[in-house]
Amino acid sequence: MERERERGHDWRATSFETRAIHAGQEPDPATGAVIVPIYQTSTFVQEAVGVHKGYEYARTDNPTRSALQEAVAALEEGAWGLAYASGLAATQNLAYLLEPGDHVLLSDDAYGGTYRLFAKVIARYGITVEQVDLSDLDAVRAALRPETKFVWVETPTNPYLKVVDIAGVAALVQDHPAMLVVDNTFASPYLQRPLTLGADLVLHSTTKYLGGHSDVVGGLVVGNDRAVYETLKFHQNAAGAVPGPLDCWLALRGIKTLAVRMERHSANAQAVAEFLGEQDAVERVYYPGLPDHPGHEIAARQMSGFSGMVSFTLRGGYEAAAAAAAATRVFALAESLGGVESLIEHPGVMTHASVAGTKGEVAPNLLRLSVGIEGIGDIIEDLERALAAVPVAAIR
Ligand code: P1T
Repeated sequence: MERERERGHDWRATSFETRAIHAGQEPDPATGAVIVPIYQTSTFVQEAVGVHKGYEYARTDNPTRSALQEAVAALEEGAWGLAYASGLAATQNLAYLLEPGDHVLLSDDAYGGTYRLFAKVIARYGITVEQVDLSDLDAVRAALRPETKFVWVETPTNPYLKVVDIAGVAALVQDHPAMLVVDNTFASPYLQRPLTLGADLVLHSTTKYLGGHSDVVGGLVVGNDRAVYETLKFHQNAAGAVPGPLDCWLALRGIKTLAVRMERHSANAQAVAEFLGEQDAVERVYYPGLPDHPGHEIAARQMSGFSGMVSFTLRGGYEAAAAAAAATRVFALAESLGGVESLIEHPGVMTHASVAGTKGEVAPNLLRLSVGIEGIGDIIEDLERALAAVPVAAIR
């Protein structure tokens, strides 16, 4: 912010694409380097005690991290951003806003690691965590309690791609002490900006679309409330789950191309969803871009595209899904998502193994695709190969 103001250029007044490339990323004032340098240093010199250029020790702040925070805050249209060592480190930091006795409403469909952190770690400190279908506003209304502190939304959800009406939930939370936190990882700020729809905080796993190249793990929180920032910043510095400068730099480089990548991810995923819908081996396709998806209209209203994640169930149960997942060549069988390369995974035994036996349990025949930006012909051909590998006996 300081550098922007000094130069008098308000990047926030520019388009998303321009902000992705320039916000927080002015040429380096010391050298003129066009790209923000990787400030690979743990500490910063002081001219006299307390006299310095704004940086003291790199757990507290690092200029490469500052640039990333400013860039993502500008993209999410928030006042501030805080970067973390992972998406879950960001979630853990937000949990420092909770007190014993507080209640958290968590989407019944959410990343398995988020559920695990809330239910198996945070809940140990006297916090009640309840899984609710947040795409059902009546269910949200009924579940809100005076002690509810967070309504924790993912939309689209992981892995069933349910769509939550952010403005609808925000209206319910408005007259309530709870904060609305939206995990915007699946949509990215290019397609959806929850703060403009009434959310209090936005969270990202920058490991995914923001980084965009499957080469970095990171997290980020964006918000507007200064007091919340001060509390989080204090706990971030006190607990220390901060990202290193190289990781921040990789995320920043990814963000520059976010807009063009998301267009291609969305177009390829739409084609994949339509293709899968026509296949006999496929039982059901989950993609908000399909007109018969229950959340299609809300998604069309609150998103400017439907993103690159597609889930589907296969006839033939676990065996069919395992056979298909093992047969792809373009799609790598791997956890994670949001990179330029296509990934396939089996949520029940991979990303969502920790929700087994809970309300969020996923079907054994569910597969999840992170549709990359390769040629769509190659992607479809690979899915044909995967479906051909499903044993006929399994389908019957
Ligand atoms: O992996 P990490 O950077 O800590 O982010 C956690 C996280 C948070 N929110 C959502 C919606 C996520 O999908 C994730 C991580 N998800 C996977 C690794 C996955 O394959 O679904």
